[in-house]
Amino acid sequence: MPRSLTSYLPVLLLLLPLSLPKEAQASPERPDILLVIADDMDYRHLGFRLPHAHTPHLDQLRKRGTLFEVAWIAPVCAPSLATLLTGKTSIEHGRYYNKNRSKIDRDLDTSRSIANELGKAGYRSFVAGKWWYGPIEKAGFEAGFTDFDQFARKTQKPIYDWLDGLEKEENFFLWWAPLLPHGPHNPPKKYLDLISREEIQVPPHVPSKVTYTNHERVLLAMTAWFDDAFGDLSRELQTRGRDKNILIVFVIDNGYAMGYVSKNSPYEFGWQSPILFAGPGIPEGESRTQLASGTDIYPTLLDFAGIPRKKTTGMTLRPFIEDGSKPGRSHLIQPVWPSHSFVDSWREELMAVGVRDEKYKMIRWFKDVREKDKSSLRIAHRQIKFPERNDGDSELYDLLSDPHELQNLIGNSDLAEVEASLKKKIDNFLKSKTSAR
Ligand SMILES: [Ca+2]
Repeated sequence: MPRSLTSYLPVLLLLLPLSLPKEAQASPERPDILLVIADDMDYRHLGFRLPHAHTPHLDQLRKRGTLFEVAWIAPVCAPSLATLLTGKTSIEHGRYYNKNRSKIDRDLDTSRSIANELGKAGYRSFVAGKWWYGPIEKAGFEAGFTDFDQFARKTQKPIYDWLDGLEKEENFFLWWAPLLPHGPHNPPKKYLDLISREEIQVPPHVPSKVTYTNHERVLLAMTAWFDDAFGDLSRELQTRGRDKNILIVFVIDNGYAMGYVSKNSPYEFGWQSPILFAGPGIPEGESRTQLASGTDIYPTLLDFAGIPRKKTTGMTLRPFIEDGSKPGRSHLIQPVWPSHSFVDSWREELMAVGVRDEKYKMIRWFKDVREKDKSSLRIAHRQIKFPERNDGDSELYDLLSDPHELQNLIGNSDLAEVEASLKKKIDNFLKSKTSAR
């Protein structure tokens, strides 16, 4: 602190309670916050969407909460988690790839992380699960359990011990991101037994029904494991009387699906997640069709915590939670990069950009993508190859009639206007991002 400011400190301290807005003072009226992040999950694999999925605790949460049916998140772990942490897009926070972390990690600025911002209002924060962003303390967490081979798969005790150390009137923020249903896909038998082979629907395009069914069953069992761990946490919160004044948010960090190109691709199975909110003041059992984004979670949490924030690319979803008839954004737009690269330039490595409204989606490719590149795509798409595309190729889908993007409508004369309008949005997006740098 500069000397001149230090000399005024007593005066500043005296003025502080009067000069700060009411919202910025610690208060027992604020909700505790639990951010539940599933890792590599098929957005359909929830009991309230798919009858043979086994997620009773998330289903219960859905009954208590408001669900944004469609949100886009970055299609790989590291960039997506960095967005949830900082509220910034990949281009803004500089994490485009999943690999080459040592180089990219240094650049992640966590000074305005969600935990640091909540900390200004007195929240105490704990991080559990995946973590690649430097010292947790620098990002605003006072403690953590980041051994993600152990966390949730083996135990959650460090969280429970930490909760026991909280004073009743202290608010907490818990970042809960287990390596589930992410690989290794080795669910204990009790979860496999919950999933019936017979009920699994096999898409007609997959080459082997048996292989698909076996792997799909394992993924559903991994998700049942995730749900069970969440149920365990919910019980422990209840035991401690911490289950009433708590805002719970559920989101997937990126998609992962059997039989479809998903993770690290520009397709919906890689990009789409539900976002579910439950807690005090959140309408129960309601749905929202306004388009949401992973970038919205940061401003929404700060909004519910009553913390003034700077403008971010994402928007607070609170107005839509409270009033479902309020018009949302017109479209979502998002770039995608290879899974790893040593080139630290988003523009140079850009693979594709996607844009969607509530009905149509366009993808434009900015790289030749070939099967031989799979080491940099680096994601196994079981039973389906990564698509071969040329720089300049475009795709157009009607997501309402073709949610799995199987019928490319590009060049269809009936849709010329739609195509031109979406193309313009991509052009404008790239122009604005390029000129900003
Ligand atoms: Ca992931």
